[in-house]
Amino acid sequence: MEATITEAQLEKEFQQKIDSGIVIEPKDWMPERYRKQLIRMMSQHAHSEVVGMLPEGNWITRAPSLDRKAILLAKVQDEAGHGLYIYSATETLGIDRAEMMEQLHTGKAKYSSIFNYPTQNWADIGAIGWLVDGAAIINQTALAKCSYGPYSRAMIRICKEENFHNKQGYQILAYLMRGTKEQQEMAQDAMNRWWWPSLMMFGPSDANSPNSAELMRWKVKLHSNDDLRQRFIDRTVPQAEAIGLTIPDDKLRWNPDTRHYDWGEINWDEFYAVISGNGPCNHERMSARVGAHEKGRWVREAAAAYAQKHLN
Ligand code: FAQ
Repeated sequence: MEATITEAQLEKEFQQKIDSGIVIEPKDWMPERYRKQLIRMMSQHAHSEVVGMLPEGNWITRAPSLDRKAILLAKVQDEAGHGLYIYSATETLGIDRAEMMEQLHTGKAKYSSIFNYPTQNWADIGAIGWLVDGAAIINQTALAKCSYGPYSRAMIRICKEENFHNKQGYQILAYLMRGTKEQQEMAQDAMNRWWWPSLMMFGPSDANSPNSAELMRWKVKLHSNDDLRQRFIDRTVPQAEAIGLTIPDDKLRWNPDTRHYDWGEINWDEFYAVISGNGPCNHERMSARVGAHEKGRWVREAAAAYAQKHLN
Protein backbone atom coordinates (compact mmCIF):
# COMPACT_ATOMS: atom_id res chain seq x y z
CA MET A 1 0.00 0.00 0.00
CA GLU A 2 1.32 3.44 -0.93
CA ALA A 3 1.99 5.66 2.10
CA THR A 4 0.42 9.13 1.95
CA ILE A 5 2.53 12.03 3.08
CA THR A 6 0.74 14.14 5.61
CA GLU A 7 0.76 17.95 5.73
CA ALA A 8 2.69 17.73 9.00
CA GLN A 9 5.44 15.63 7.36
CA LEU A 10 5.66 18.04 4.45
CA GLU A 11 6.00 20.95 6.86
CA LYS A 12 8.69 19.12 8.79
CA GLU A 13 10.67 18.46 5.61
CA PHE A 14 10.16 22.07 4.53
CA GLN A 15 11.55 23.32 7.85
CA GLN A 16 14.52 20.93 7.52
CA LYS A 17 15.28 22.38 4.10
CA ILE A 18 15.13 25.90 5.49
CA ASP A 19 17.31 24.97 8.47
CA SER A 20 19.95 23.47 6.22
CA GLY A 21 20.04 26.59 4.04
CA ILE A 22 18.28 25.20 0.95
CA VAL A 23 16.63 27.97 -1.08
CA ILE A 24 12.91 27.54 -1.79
CA GLU A 25 11.86 27.94 -5.43
CA PRO A 26 8.36 28.67 -6.80
CA LYS A 27 7.53 25.07 -7.75
CA ASP A 28 8.67 23.60 -4.43
CA TRP A 29 6.06 22.63 -1.86
CA MET A 30 5.61 25.34 0.75
CA PRO A 31 3.17 25.87 3.62
CA GLU A 32 0.25 28.06 2.65
CA ARG A 33 1.15 30.43 5.46
CA TYR A 34 4.73 30.85 4.11
CA ARG A 35 3.28 31.74 0.71
CA LYS A 36 0.82 34.23 2.23
CA GLN A 37 3.44 35.87 4.43
CA LEU A 38 5.78 36.26 1.47
CA ILE A 39 3.01 37.77 -0.67
CA ARG A 40 2.22 40.24 2.12
CA MET A 41 5.81 41.28 2.68
CA MET A 42 7.02 41.26 -0.92
CA SER A 43 3.98 43.08 -2.32
CA GLN A 44 4.33 45.73 0.39
CA HIS A 45 7.97 46.05 -0.56
CA ALA A 46 7.08 46.46 -4.27
CA HIS A 47 4.42 49.04 -3.40
CA SER A 48 7.00 50.95 -1.34
CA GLU A 49 9.33 51.18 -4.32
CA VAL A 50 6.54 52.53 -6.52
CA VAL A 51 4.99 54.94 -3.99
CA GLY A 52 8.55 55.93 -3.04
CA MET A 53 8.94 57.55 -6.45
CA LEU A 54 6.39 60.22 -5.55
CA PRO A 55 8.25 62.29 -2.91
CA GLU A 56 11.40 62.38 -5.06
CA GLY A 57 9.57 62.81 -8.36
CA ASN A 58 8.31 66.04 -6.84
CA TRP A 59 11.85 67.47 -7.20
CA ILE A 60 12.84 66.36 -10.69
CA THR A 61 11.73 69.63 -12.29
CA ARG A 62 13.32 71.66 -9.49
CA ALA A 63 16.74 69.99 -9.19
CA PRO A 64 19.40 72.72 -8.87
CA SER A 65 21.47 71.70 -11.94
CA LEU A 66 21.27 69.56 -15.06
CA ASP A 67 23.58 66.95 -13.51
CA ARG A 68 21.47 66.72 -10.36
CA LYS A 69 18.36 66.41 -12.47
CA ALA A 70 19.86 63.56 -14.52
CA ILE A 71 20.97 61.73 -11.36
CA LEU A 72 17.58 62.11 -9.69
CA LEU A 73 15.76 61.05 -12.84
CA ALA A 74 17.91 57.90 -13.02
CA LYS A 75 17.29 57.16 -9.36
CA VAL A 76 13.52 57.51 -9.63
CA GLN A 77 13.53 55.27 -12.73
CA ASP A 78 15.57 52.70 -10.77
CA GLU A 79 12.86 52.67 -8.09
CA ALA A 80 10.25 51.90 -10.76
CA GLY A 81 12.47 49.03 -11.93
CA HIS A 82 12.78 47.73 -8.36
CA GLY A 83 9.01 47.74 -8.07
CA LEU A 84 8.77 45.71 -11.28
CA TYR A 85 11.35 43.11 -10.20
CA ILE A 86 9.61 42.62 -6.89
CA TYR A 87 6.11 42.47 -8.42
CA SER A 88 7.41 39.80 -10.83
CA ALA A 89 9.04 37.88 -7.99
CA THR A 90 5.76 38.07 -6.05
CA GLU A 91 3.79 36.78 -9.04
CA THR A 92 5.75 33.51 -8.75
CA LEU A 93 3.69 32.90 -5.60
CA GLY A 94 0.43 32.78 -7.52
CA ILE A 95 -0.96 36.31 -7.27
CA ASP A 96 -1.15 38.63 -10.25
CA ARG A 97 -0.10 42.24 -10.39
CA ALA A 98 -3.61 43.59 -10.90
CA GLU A 99 -4.68 42.03 -7.62
CA MET A 100 -1.66 43.46 -5.81
CA MET A 101 -2.45 46.92 -7.22
CA GLU A 102 -6.03 46.57 -6.12
CA GLN A 103 -4.84 45.76 -2.59
CA LEU A 104 -2.63 48.86 -2.56
CA HIS A 105 -5.30 51.17 -3.92
CA THR A 106 -7.96 49.95 -1.50
CA GLY A 107 -5.63 50.23 1.50
CA LYS A 108 -5.54 46.46 2.12
CA ALA A 109 -1.80 46.35 1.50
CA LYS A 110 0.63 48.69 3.19
CA TYR A 111 3.69 50.51 1.85
CA SER A 112 6.59 51.91 3.82
CA SER A 113 5.69 54.57 6.37
CA ILE A 114 8.60 56.73 5.23
CA PHE A 115 6.91 57.78 1.99
CA ASN A 116 4.13 59.54 3.86
CA TYR A 117 6.40 62.44 4.76
CA PRO A 118 6.72 65.55 2.56
CA THR A 119 9.83 66.63 0.61
CA GLN A 120 9.99 70.30 1.47
CA ASN A 121 13.31 71.38 -0.02
CA TRP A 122 16.27 70.13 -2.03
CA ALA A 123 18.13 68.90 1.06
CA ASP A 124 15.29 66.41 1.59
CA ILE A 125 16.39 64.67 -1.61
CA GLY A 126 19.82 64.26 -0.04
CA ALA A 127 18.26 62.94 3.17
CA ILE A 128 16.13 60.41 1.29
CA GLY A 129 19.09 59.06 -0.67
CA TRP A 130 21.40 58.88 2.32
CA LEU A 131 19.01 57.88 5.12
CA VAL A 132 16.06 56.16 3.41
CA ASP A 133 18.10 54.26 0.83
CA GLY A 134 20.69 53.66 3.56
CA ALA A 135 18.04 52.03 5.75
CA ALA A 136 16.69 50.10 2.76
CA ILE A 137 20.18 48.72 2.01
CA ILE A 138 20.65 47.43 5.56
CA ASN A 139 17.30 45.67 5.35
CA GLN A 140 17.72 44.40 1.79
CA THR A 141 21.28 43.12 2.17
CA ALA A 142 19.82 40.72 4.72
CA LEU A 143 16.88 39.88 2.45
CA ALA A 144 19.33 39.01 -0.34
CA LYS A 145 20.09 35.89 1.75
CA CYS A 146 16.47 35.04 2.52
CA SER A 147 14.98 31.58 1.95
CA TYR A 148 12.82 32.42 -1.10
CA GLY A 149 14.90 32.30 -4.31
CA PRO A 150 13.09 34.88 -6.50
CA TYR A 151 13.04 37.45 -3.67
CA SER A 152 16.66 36.97 -2.70
CA ARG A 153 17.82 37.23 -6.32
CA ALA A 154 15.81 40.42 -6.90
CA MET A 155 17.50 41.92 -3.84
CA ILE A 156 21.03 41.39 -5.15
CA ARG A 157 20.58 43.72 -8.11
CA ILE A 158 18.44 46.15 -6.16
CA CYS A 159 21.09 46.53 -3.45
CA LYS A 160 23.71 47.47 -6.05
CA GLU A 161 21.49 50.26 -7.33
CA GLU A 162 20.55 51.38 -3.82
CA ASN A 163 24.24 51.86 -3.08
CA PHE A 164 24.45 54.43 -5.86
CA HIS A 165 21.30 56.10 -4.50
CA ASN A 166 22.77 56.19 -1.03
CA LYS A 167 26.01 57.81 -2.19
CA GLN A 168 24.31 60.46 -4.31
CA GLY A 169 22.15 61.45 -1.32
CA TYR A 170 25.15 61.67 1.00
CA GLN A 171 26.99 63.74 -1.58
CA ILE A 172 24.09 66.23 -1.81
CA LEU A 173 24.22 66.79 1.94
CA ALA A 174 28.03 66.86 2.05
CA TYR A 175 28.05 69.64 -0.58
CA LEU A 176 25.39 71.62 1.29
CA MET A 177 27.42 71.30 4.50
CA ARG A 178 30.40 72.86 2.71
CA GLY A 179 28.21 75.72 1.47
CA THR A 180 26.70 78.86 3.00
CA LYS A 181 25.18 79.07 6.46
CA GLU A 182 21.70 78.85 4.89
CA GLN A 183 22.67 75.69 3.00
CA GLN A 184 24.06 74.11 6.17
CA GLU A 185 20.86 74.94 8.01
CA MET A 186 18.83 73.44 5.20
CA ALA A 187 20.81 70.18 5.44
CA GLN A 188 20.46 70.06 9.23
CA ASP A 189 16.73 70.76 8.99
CA ALA A 190 16.33 67.82 6.56
CA MET A 191 18.35 65.63 8.95
CA ASN A 192 16.09 66.67 11.84
CA ARG A 193 12.94 65.79 9.95
CA TRP A 194 14.07 62.49 8.32
CA TRP A 195 16.09 60.84 11.10
CA TRP A 196 13.29 59.44 13.25
CA PRO A 197 11.01 58.41 10.35
CA SER A 198 14.03 56.55 8.86
CA LEU A 199 14.40 54.58 12.09
CA MET A 200 10.69 53.70 11.89
CA MET A 201 11.26 52.04 8.51
CA PHE A 202 12.59 48.96 10.33
CA GLY A 203 9.16 48.34 11.82
CA PRO A 204 7.91 48.01 15.40
CA SER A 205 10.23 47.00 18.22
CA ASP A 206 10.83 43.25 18.45
CA ALA A 207 8.46 42.90 21.39
CA ASN A 208 5.64 44.35 19.26
CA SER A 209 6.39 42.72 15.91
CA PRO A 210 3.72 40.04 15.37
CA ASN A 211 5.26 38.63 12.16
CA SER A 212 8.93 38.43 13.11
CA ALA A 213 9.07 35.09 14.95
CA GLU A 214 7.44 33.17 12.09
CA LEU A 215 9.43 34.98 9.40
CA MET A 216 12.69 34.34 11.23
CA ARG A 217 11.88 30.66 11.69
CA TRP A 218 11.45 30.46 7.91
CA LYS A 219 14.57 32.58 7.31
CA VAL A 220 12.62 35.15 5.36
CA LYS A 221 13.91 37.60 7.92
CA LEU A 222 17.42 36.82 9.08
CA HIS A 223 17.64 39.59 11.67
CA SER A 224 15.07 41.22 13.90
CA ASN A 225 13.70 44.74 13.35
CA ASP A 226 15.65 46.10 16.32
CA ASP A 227 18.93 44.46 15.25
CA LEU A 228 18.73 45.98 11.79
CA ARG A 229 17.77 49.37 13.22
CA GLN A 230 20.82 49.28 15.50
CA ARG A 231 23.03 48.31 12.58
CA PHE A 232 21.74 51.32 10.64
CA ILE A 233 22.39 53.69 13.55
CA ASP A 234 25.91 52.36 14.10
CA ARG A 235 26.73 52.83 10.44
CA THR A 236 25.10 56.23 9.98
CA VAL A 237 26.22 58.21 13.04
CA PRO A 238 29.91 58.42 11.97
CA GLN A 239 28.81 59.43 8.46
CA ALA A 240 26.78 62.32 9.92
CA GLU A 241 29.71 63.39 12.09
CA ALA A 242 32.07 63.32 9.11
CA ILE A 243 30.12 66.07 7.35
CA GLY A 244 29.18 68.06 10.45
CA LEU A 245 25.52 67.06 10.79
CA THR A 246 24.02 66.58 14.25
CA ILE A 247 21.72 63.62 14.89
CA PRO A 248 18.54 64.98 16.54
CA ASP A 249 18.71 62.67 19.56
CA ASP A 250 20.12 63.97 22.85
CA LYS A 251 20.38 60.41 24.23
CA LEU A 252 22.67 59.28 21.43
CA ARG A 253 26.11 58.22 22.62
CA TRP A 254 28.70 55.54 21.93
CA ASN A 255 28.62 52.74 24.46
CA PRO A 256 32.12 51.22 24.75
CA ASP A 257 30.76 48.17 26.62
CA THR A 258 28.23 47.09 23.98
CA ARG A 259 30.25 48.65 21.13
CA HIS A 260 27.01 50.13 19.80
CA TYR A 261 25.38 53.54 20.05
CA ASP A 262 22.76 54.01 22.75
CA TRP A 263 19.93 56.15 21.52
CA GLY A 264 16.54 57.63 22.48
CA GLU A 265 12.95 56.54 21.98
CA ILE A 266 10.96 56.37 18.74
CA ASN A 267 7.58 58.08 18.83
CA TRP A 268 5.55 54.91 18.32
CA ASP A 269 2.24 56.78 18.34
CA GLU A 270 3.44 58.61 15.25
CA PHE A 271 4.54 55.34 13.61
CA TYR A 272 1.18 53.64 14.18
CA ALA A 273 -0.72 56.72 13.02
CA VAL A 274 1.30 56.77 9.78
CA ILE A 275 0.89 53.07 9.02
CA SER A 276 -2.82 53.22 9.65
CA GLY A 277 -3.30 55.94 7.04
CA ASN A 278 -2.98 59.12 9.10
CA GLY A 279 0.51 60.38 8.30
CA PRO A 280 1.19 63.81 6.83
CA CYS A 281 0.92 62.71 3.17
CA ASN A 282 -1.01 59.38 3.13
CA HIS A 283 -4.01 60.83 1.29
CA GLU A 284 -1.87 62.77 -1.17
CA ARG A 285 0.23 59.69 -1.98
CA MET A 286 -2.74 57.41 -2.52
CA SER A 287 -4.64 59.86 -4.68
CA ALA A 288 -1.52 60.43 -6.85
CA ARG A 289 -1.01 56.66 -7.16
CA VAL A 290 -4.64 55.86 -7.98
CA GLY A 291 -4.71 58.80 -10.42
CA ALA A 292 -1.60 57.51 -12.22
CA HIS A 293 -3.15 54.05 -12.42
CA GLU A 294 -6.34 55.44 -13.95
CA LYS A 295 -4.37 57.49 -16.47
CA GLY A 296 -2.60 54.31 -17.54
CA ARG A 297 -5.81 52.37 -18.02
CA TRP A 298 -5.89 52.92 -21.81
CA VAL A 299 -2.35 51.53 -22.13
CA ARG A 300 -3.28 48.35 -20.25
CA GLU A 301 -6.44 47.95 -22.32
CA ALA A 302 -4.57 48.52 -25.60
CA ALA A 303 -1.87 45.99 -24.59
CA ALA A 304 -4.51 43.42 -23.63
CA ALA A 305 -6.41 43.95 -26.93
CA TYR A 306 -3.18 43.59 -28.92
CA ALA A 307 -2.23 40.42 -27.05
CA GLN A 308 -5.64 38.91 -27.67
CA LYS A 309 -5.53 39.69 -31.38
CA HIS A 310 -1.92 38.78 -32.16
CA LEU A 311 -0.60 36.46 -29.50
CA ASN A 312 -3.39 33.88 -29.11
N1 FAQ B 1 5.87 50.96 7.14
O1 FAQ B 1 5.33 42.32 12.39
P1 FAQ B 1 6.01 43.46 11.75
C1 FAQ B 1 12.77 51.51 -0.02
C2 FAQ B 1 3.70 46.92 9.39
S1 FAQ B 1 12.10 50.03 0.27
C3 FAQ B 1 4.63 50.45 6.96
O2 FAQ B 1 7.35 43.82 12.26
P2 FAQ B 1 7.15 42.51 9.30
C4 FAQ B 1 13.49 51.75 -1.30
C5 FAQ B 1 3.85 45.50 8.87
O3 FAQ B 1 3.64 45.46 7.48
C6 FAQ B 1 11.24 50.20 1.82
N2 FAQ B 1 4.19 49.35 7.61
O4 FAQ B 1 6.04 43.22 10.17
C7 FAQ B 1 13.30 53.13 -1.71
C8 FAQ B 1 2.81 44.79 9.69
O5 FAQ B 1 1.52 45.10 9.16
P3 FAQ B 1 0.62 43.99 8.35
C9 FAQ B 1 10.37 49.06 2.04
C10 FAQ B 1 5.07 48.75 8.45
O6 FAQ B 1 6.64 42.30 7.95
C11 FAQ B 1 14.13 54.13 -1.24
C12 FAQ B 1 2.86 45.50 11.04
O7 FAQ B 1 3.45 46.77 10.78
N3 FAQ B 1 11.14 47.91 2.38
O8 FAQ B 1 12.63 52.29 0.83
C13 FAQ B 1 6.37 49.21 8.64
O9 FAQ B 1 7.71 41.33 10.05
C14 FAQ B 1 13.95 55.45 -1.66
C15 FAQ B 1 3.66 44.74 12.06
O10 FAQ B 1 5.08 44.76 11.78
C16 FAQ B 1 10.55 46.72 2.61
O11 FAQ B 1 9.37 46.59 2.51
C17 FAQ B 1 6.76 50.36 7.96
N4 FAQ B 1 7.98 50.90 8.10
O12 FAQ B 1 8.35 43.59 9.28
C18 FAQ B 1 12.32 53.44 -2.64
C19 FAQ B 1 11.48 45.60 2.97
N5 FAQ B 1 6.99 48.40 9.54
O13 FAQ B 1 1.33 43.74 7.05
C20 FAQ B 1 12.15 54.77 -3.07
C21 FAQ B 1 10.76 44.30 3.17
C22 FAQ B 1 6.09 47.46 9.89
O14 FAQ B 1 0.62 42.76 9.21
C23 FAQ B 1 12.98 55.77 -2.58
N6 FAQ B 1 9.94 44.28 4.35
N7 FAQ B 1 4.94 47.68 9.24
O15 FAQ B 1 -0.68 44.66 8.16
C24 FAQ B 1 10.41 44.04 5.59
O16 FAQ B 1 11.60 43.87 5.82
C25 FAQ B 1 9.40 43.89 6.70
O17 FAQ B 1 8.13 43.70 6.12
C26 FAQ B 1 9.35 45.11 7.67
C27 FAQ B 1 8.20 44.85 8.66
C28 FAQ B 1 10.65 45.21 8.44
C29 FAQ B 1 9.05 46.42 6.94
